[in-house]
Amino acid sequence: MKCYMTGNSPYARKIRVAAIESGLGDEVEWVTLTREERAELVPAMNPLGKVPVAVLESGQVLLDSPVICAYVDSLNKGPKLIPESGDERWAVLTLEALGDGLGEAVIGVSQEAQKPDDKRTQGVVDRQAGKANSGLAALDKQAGDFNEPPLMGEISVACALGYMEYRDVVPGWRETYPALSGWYANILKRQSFILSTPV
Ligand SMILES: N[C@@H](CCC(=O)N[C@@H](CS)C(=O)NCC(=O)O)C(=O)O
Repeated sequence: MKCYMTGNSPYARKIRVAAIESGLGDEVEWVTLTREERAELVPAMNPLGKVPVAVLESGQVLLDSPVICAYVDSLNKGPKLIPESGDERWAVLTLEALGDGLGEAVIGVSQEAQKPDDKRTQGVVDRQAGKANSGLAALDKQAGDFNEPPLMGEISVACALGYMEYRDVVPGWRETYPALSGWYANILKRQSFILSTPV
């Protein structure tokens, strides 16, 4: 499988971490694109023009990150990152969606904040920052119950936090959300996170 990504995408990082955690890191050919290459090459695979996109040996295209992560998990013969059935499955997928949504809010703030003053809409920044903070508050309450070793939900949350910190979107979050930040400091020690640190 070929996986197209950009160097610092939290969604692509989910797939890298999931593959490494599943012992499948070497099964995936990672293709890192610049923004310009993404704009040029990706629309032919994903009409939304977004990465990550995966292309299987058969030529079948998979998007987006939850689907590609589920595909990687389906290849894994060992313990699954997404439980196959029951309440636990839906809890893991829901936490994955919350992590993905946090990533979306963080990207929203970051993109708007990078615009020049006369092009920036403060209402957009405030709305997305509000979503990021309410997501962080909910995750801070749940952090004590997170799975160890991490499953797909925790991986998604940690990738969103990594991007949030990389862009410094919520300054001081480690002090404001101590349970979440304590958990995050530990997950970062895993080889899968070390190998996929944004550059
Ligand atoms: N829901 C998608 C989100 C993917 C996404 O937002 N990708 C960003 C990079 S982090 C992107 O390619 N943005 C380019 C664009 O929106 O044109 C997923 O989970 O894969």
